[in-house]
Amino acid sequence: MKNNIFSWIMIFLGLCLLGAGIANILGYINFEIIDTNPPNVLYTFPTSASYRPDELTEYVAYVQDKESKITSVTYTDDLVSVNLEIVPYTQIEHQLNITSPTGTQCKYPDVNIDGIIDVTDVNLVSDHYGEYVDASNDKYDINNDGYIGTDDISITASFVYTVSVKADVTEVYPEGNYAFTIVAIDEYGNLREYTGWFEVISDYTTLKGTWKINDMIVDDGTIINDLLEDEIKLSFIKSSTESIPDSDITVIARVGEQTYALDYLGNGKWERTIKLTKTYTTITLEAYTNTNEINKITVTVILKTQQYPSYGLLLSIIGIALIVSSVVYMKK
Ligand SMILES: [Ca+2]
Ligand SMILES: [Ca+2]
Ligand SMILES: [Ca+2]
Repeated sequence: MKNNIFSWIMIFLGLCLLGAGIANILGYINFEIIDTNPPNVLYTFPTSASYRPDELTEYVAYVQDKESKITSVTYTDDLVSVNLEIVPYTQIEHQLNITSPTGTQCKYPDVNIDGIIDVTDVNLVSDHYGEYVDASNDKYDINNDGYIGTDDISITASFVYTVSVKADVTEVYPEGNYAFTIVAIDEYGNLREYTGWFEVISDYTTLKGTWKINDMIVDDGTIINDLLEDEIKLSFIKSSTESIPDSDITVIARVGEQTYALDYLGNGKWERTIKLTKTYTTITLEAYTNTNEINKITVTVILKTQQYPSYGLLLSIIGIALIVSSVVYMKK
C-alpha cells in the first residue's frame, strides 16, 4: 500500500512536469532565467588595420545581444573616449557585409532602418512571405534570391538585437599605433570588452591581392554567417599586376592573441587552415612587406550554433519517464 501511495505521488509529479513542459512549448510559461551573456561585437571601424589619417572619419560598431537590448556602447583609444549612438546603418560609411557560407551576399536586415534589428524587422519580412521580388518589396529579400521565403526570415531572426552605432571622428590622429577598447553593455548589465589596435601611417601603399576564406572572396567587414565547419581555409592571392616579388611578402592571420603565418604555396599564393574555437571569431588578415606595402582586412566568422532541446521538451520527457516508471513499479 505504501508503495502505491509513493507511485501515485510520482505519477502526479510526472503529470505536473509534463503539463508545465507542454505549457512552455506552447508559449504559456517562460522558464528563461535572466540574461547572463554579454553582447557580441560583430564588426568595428577602425578595426585592426592600417590607415592614412584622412581615412579615420568615424568610429563604428555593430553589436549584438541575443537575449536583451544593448544599452550602451563606448569607444576608447589613446586619444578619445566617446559614446557610440544608435544610428541606421544607412548613415554609416563602413557597413557590415553579411555573406552566407556559400558566398551569397545578404542585405543588412534592419528593414525599417531604425538602427536596431528586432522583432519588428522579422515581422516586416514575414509579412511579405511567399512573394516574388519586384521594385516594391526588394528590401525584404535579404538573401537576394528573388523570392521572400523562410531563409529571409531566419537570417533576419539570427541578427535580432543587433544595433549599428557610431560617432564622428573629430581628432587628427598622428602617425603611430593605437590600442582601442569597445565596451558594450546589455539591459542586465552584462559587459563585453572588445579590444583591438590600429596603425596610422601616411606613406603606406596597398599591396594588391585577394583574400579568400574557404575559396570565397572576402573583404574588410565581411561577416560569414552560420558556417557549419569549425576549420577554415585562409588564402591570399597576390594580384598578377603586383610587381613586388613573393619572397618580400609575409602573410599572417591574427585571431585574438594568436598569430598564424600562412604557408607559401608558390605562384603568388599563401594558404593556412585554422580551427575556430568560439562561435564568434574576428580574424585580421595581413599581407605586408618591410617597405610599407600592406593589405590588411578584418573579417568575422559566426559558426552555426547547435539547437539544444528546450526546457519544455526536457520537462515533458522527465515527466513521461516518471509516469512510466511509476506505473511499471506499481504493477510489480
Ligand atoms: Ca545578454
Ligand atoms: Ca529595425
Ligand atoms: Ca530570399
